Order: sequence, then C-alpha cells, then structure tokens
Amino acid sequence: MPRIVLFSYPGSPWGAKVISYLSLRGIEYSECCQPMTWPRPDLQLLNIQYRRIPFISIGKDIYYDSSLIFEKLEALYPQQPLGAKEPSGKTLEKLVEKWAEGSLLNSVMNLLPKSLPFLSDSIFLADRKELWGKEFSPDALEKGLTKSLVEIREHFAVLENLLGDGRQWLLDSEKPGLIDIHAAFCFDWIINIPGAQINEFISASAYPFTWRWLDRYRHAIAASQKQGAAITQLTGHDATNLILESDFAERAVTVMDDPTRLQEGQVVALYRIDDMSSSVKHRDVGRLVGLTPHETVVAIKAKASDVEIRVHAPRWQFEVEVAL
Ligand SMILES: N[C@@H](CCC(=O)N[C@@H](CS)C(=O)NCC(=O)O)C(=O)O
Repeated sequence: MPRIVLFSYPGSPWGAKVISYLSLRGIEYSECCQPMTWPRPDLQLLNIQYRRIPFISIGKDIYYDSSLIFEKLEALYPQQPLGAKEPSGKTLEKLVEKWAEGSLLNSVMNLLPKSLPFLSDSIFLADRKELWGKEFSPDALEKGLTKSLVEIREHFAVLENLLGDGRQWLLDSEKPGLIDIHAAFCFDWIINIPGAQINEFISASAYPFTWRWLDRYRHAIAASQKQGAAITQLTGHDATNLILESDFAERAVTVMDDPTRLQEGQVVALYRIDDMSSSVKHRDVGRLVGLTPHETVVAIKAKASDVEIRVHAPRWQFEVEVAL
C-alpha cells in the first residue's frame, strides 16, 4: 500500500481521533500539518477544496471525514482491525460514532479554557464564525458552560451504566475497540487540555468507572505511540509529490444505481452540508467515478500537474450533484 499521509493540525479533536486509531493499529503514516484556518495553500496544489480536517491520502486516493477514514482503514488494512465483528456490535459502534459527532463534541467545546491563545485571535474567530454561523469566542464558551456540564453529566451517566459491570472496554473486549475511540476521543481531548473547566459535577468521584475507562484509553494510546515508528512530517510540496507519484490504493470503484440518478463520468460537485460555508466555498468538482450507498468518489485534476486523483466522501453529511 502507498504510504498514508494525514492532513491535520495539532489540537484538532478529529485529527487526534484518527491518530489514536492509527497508533492503536500500529499503522505507519506521515503527517502534513495544516493551518487551523482557511486558506490551506498546500491543498491548492492538489486542487482540494474540502474545508475540514482531518483527511488522509493513500496514494492518489484521498479520504474525507473520519467515518470514511475508519471504514477504509478497517477494509484496506484487514489484519487485526479494531471494529466490532458481530452485527450488534457493529450497529452500536455506528450509533456511538453518530452520538459523538452530534452530541458529545458540542458538549465538550464549552469546557475549553478561555485563555487559549487562538480564542483571542481575530482571524481564527472570524474564520469559525463564517464556518459555523455562530460565535466561537471566550464569551460564547462562558455562556454555554453550564449547559455543557449538564449534558456531559448525562453522557457520563450512559457510559457509567455500561462500564459499571466492571468491563474494561465498551464491548467487553480485551483491547480498546473502534467504539471506545468513538466514545472517548472528545472527552480525552478536553481533559488533556490544561485548564479545561471540569468540575465536581463530572468528576472522577461522581463517575469512577467512566474516568477509569478514560484513563485506560489514554494509557493504551500512549503505550502504542511509544512502540510505534516516529511520524515523518511532510511539507505540502513533498506530500503532493508523494501522492502524485503513487498509485491508487483502490483499483475498482463503481457507480451504482442511485436515487440521485447520477451517471458515471458526469461532472459533479461534492461538498459537505453540515456547516455554513462548504456548500458555497468548498465544492470539489470533477468526474463522478464512484457512487455507492456509503460513498461518493470524484476524480479531480491536481493543480500541481495534470494528474488525476480521486476524492472519496461518505454520503452522510455530504451532497453530490451535477456541477453547473
Ligand atoms: N465529521 C468530520 C468532522 C471534522 C471537523 O469538523 N473537523 C474540524 C477540526 S477538529 C474542522 O474541520 N474545523 C474547521 C477547520 O479546521 O477548517 C470528521 O469526522 O472528519
């Protein structure tokens, strides 16, 4: 397989989630560090308009959104995957993934310490206001803090109930599984930020099983990172060259019959629909080469050369339509 390149930035909770997965799996990768705000000039070399972080490349295949990244890594690197094997476990895993994205992350954001330097950076604040359509300022965090603590208390109660029977991991496995990553990454991210506003309502004495599980999670990842190979940092140019000189990771992609009625080869626009600016400013336009119930694949021409790369996105939270 071509070498994986992770496009992320330090401090990204979603980036940390993918890094935790790669570490626990012992999959080697390189990293191409991106700025926290748009524009991201490295991506222009590849002609990628996608706004969010993280995404990964495996050769000339580029995978957007952590949910698709995990599906692909489970399938393309099948030895000792982390995903559940049984249908009930797989279903719970998906539900927990959506729970984290729809609820847990929003709840933990307001616990950020207000003194973090980027929270007083006007470029960052304007960038996030444009993306999310609402303030992400120290004042806005302060206003949301009480509500967040109430919500996290409820989330912890769900986990405490399950972990209360003494299991080590959510599906009672011997090692942390993908479901543990889904459920733990937001909490692990916030509790490791010095000054995070955690108080007695969500303390270790109130939720002992949950906090012990979070502790195990952190140690398991730290141990795997200690054992793993060092991560090479790539510049945008090096990452682009590596991608363009590699093969595709996946041979066959197909366009199936689909409610959109889109056909193979049509020129389409692919974009996210869960923020305020992606549908307008972050559309990847190219030839439709793959369409299944779970995935859209669009071939685009990299700007740095005329070489075609393929961007893959999940169907969930993404739209694909004929490009006008
Ligand atoms: N569902 C997406 C969420 C990704 C996401 O929202 N990432 C944040 C960073 S942690 C982001 O892209 N924020 C805006 C930015 O960095 O440009 C995924 O799983 O990858």
